[in-house]
Amino acid sequence: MKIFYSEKHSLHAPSFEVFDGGVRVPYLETPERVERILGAMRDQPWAEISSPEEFELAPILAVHSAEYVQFLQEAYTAWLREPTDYKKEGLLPASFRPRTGTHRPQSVLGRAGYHIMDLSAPILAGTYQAALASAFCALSGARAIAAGEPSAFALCRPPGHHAGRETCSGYCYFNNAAIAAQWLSEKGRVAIVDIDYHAGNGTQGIFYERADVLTISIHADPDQAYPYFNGYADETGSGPGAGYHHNFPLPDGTGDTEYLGTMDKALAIVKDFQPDFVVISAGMDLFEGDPLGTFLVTSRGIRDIGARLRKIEKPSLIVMEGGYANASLGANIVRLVENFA
Ligand code: OKP
Ligand code: ZN
Repeated sequence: MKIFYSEKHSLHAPSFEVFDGGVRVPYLETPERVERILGAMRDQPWAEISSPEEFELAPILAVHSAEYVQFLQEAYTAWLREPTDYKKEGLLPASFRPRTGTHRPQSVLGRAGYHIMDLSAPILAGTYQAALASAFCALSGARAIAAGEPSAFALCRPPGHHAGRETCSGYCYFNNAAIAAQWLSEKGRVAIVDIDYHAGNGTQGIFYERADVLTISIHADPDQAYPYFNGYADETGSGPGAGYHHNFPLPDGTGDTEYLGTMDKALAIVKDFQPDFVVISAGMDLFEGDPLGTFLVTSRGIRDIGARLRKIEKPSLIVMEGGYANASLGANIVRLVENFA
């Protein structure tokens, strides 16, 4: 199986994030995560690892606004020029766009407050390059399955499923899975299945009014967990997209049996949709040992999830999202992906 990985991910390595209560903690979404996954993939006889191909910006601009892409590209340099009496790391606003705010400020901090939605998505010197390479991994995988490969794995970092049309949050900048799905949607019908522990709110929003891209997310109840404001069961798409989005919120303590039962419901919807391509947002934070998760899905459960997804029997692109139990991360994603090899 073709695996797309870029060493440019390491250009994005924030030192800290801010947790609830304002506590500053080491950034959890680390370069080590993908290095561990890469190490585990290298041990697999079926793994064919390569660098992503280069693409124009057009497939990214088909998902994200030009203003947002330009902001990610130039914000750090603009931030460096701001006079501050402290040493700068990344650009991270302390003031966010209120619901009533419709103006787009020109200043770098105004723009940061407009596009950055939380305290986990700072923009550093290498953030844009890393996010771009991550999106190119997803696009390379999309191109591979469109060219006839039965499956491909995009080892994306930073992850993408929380990124909206013009917002970054939850460690995500470009929505890699959405960019790949949008690119594939010009060739056929696409179903996105998001198994990350956190609701795929960015992906949901991007395709919410579309009937040609089915989106499904299985995740922690957003009433209790990040991203809090989307991912509820009653959000099912709107306009032409009505009926083409499905959320499956699950309670704390969800184990293999309950998860796989929900997966079967989700897969029945995918089957009815008759997609030409499947994009899987593969967060591994559903794992029982994850520091950000509360599910009790085991490594064996993850293998069974992969087996179920494989049974859709459509060209499938697996896109890396979250997963923070670093010691188990490589083994877990291998268990999911090897079903397709
Ligand atoms: C990204 B992905 C915990 C705060 C966590 C960000 C979570 C982002 C998850 N107190 N905030 O979906 O794995
Ligand atoms: Zn997650």
